[in-house]
Amino acid sequence: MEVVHLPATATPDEINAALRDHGYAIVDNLVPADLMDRIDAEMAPYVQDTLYGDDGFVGKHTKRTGAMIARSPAARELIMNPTALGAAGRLLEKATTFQLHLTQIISVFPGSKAQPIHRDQVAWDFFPFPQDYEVQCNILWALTDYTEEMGATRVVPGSHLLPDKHYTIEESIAAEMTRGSALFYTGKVYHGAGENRSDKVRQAINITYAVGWVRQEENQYLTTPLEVARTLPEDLLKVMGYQMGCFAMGYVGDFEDPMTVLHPPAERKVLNTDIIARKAGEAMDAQKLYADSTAA
Ligand SMILES: O=C(O)CCC(=O)C(=O)O
Ligand SMILES: [Fe+2]
Repeated sequence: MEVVHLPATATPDEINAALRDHGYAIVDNLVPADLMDRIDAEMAPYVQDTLYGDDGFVGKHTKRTGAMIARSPAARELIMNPTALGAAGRLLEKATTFQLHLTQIISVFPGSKAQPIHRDQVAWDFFPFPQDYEVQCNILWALTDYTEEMGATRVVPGSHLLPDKHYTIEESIAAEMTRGSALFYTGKVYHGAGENRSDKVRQAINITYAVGWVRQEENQYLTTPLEVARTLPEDLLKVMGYQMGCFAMGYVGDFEDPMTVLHPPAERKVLNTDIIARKAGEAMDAQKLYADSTAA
């Protein structure tokens, strides 16, 4: 089976179209090696100190090293990559906003067994999201070259459109890619880390975005200390969740914007709820239309 590759010039719409059709897409050489070098240098001491996983799912020879916003200024650039944000925004367009879900270097060491093939959206307590509702947009950025022998991520193309099922490794393909390339995939597509049969470490930077109304897998508010958060640009803070996740989610204090905790405004302001009235109105209109259509 041919693996879906797009060039670095692919637009967010093209990536989104590939995600809708295949459940995944590799965008080749999307960021320069220099950015990967800087992230690697900033994160290496933390990777060194990270414990191996404690079960077969996270991997007993695999390390997961998070808190990348606090630990790596260069990682902040990757999180704000315009192509990544553009594609995530389109995939998650049914929600009012989207947010950062997790940041993590996944280091698959020699001897790591293949991870069970799974869907990432099960993280929300196995809630059965509707078939046409995408809750997350995942990206695995290749920090090292990524070969099948080294444990390249396995993907079951098209499985995002199919019912829940147990897949074997043989039914999956290896998403081989070069350093700086990015594997985009939806929360519904079946996938898993491959077995590392080589003598090299396979590393990916997992940056995932999710719709604004769900709980984040990595707790961004506790992971990045407030004194660090206060130094970050506003657009990054919003992606981290320092904005309303939808009309009701995430307020602070007396129904105020969460950003006010980091940067108290000269004048306090209660959140504007016009949007609630509008959305509620739309929802009621839709319900009325539905009721009218079924009454006939
Ligand atoms: O490391 C990989 O290739 C995939 C990891 C993964 O799918 C996960 O941890 O959910
Ligand atoms: Fe996964």
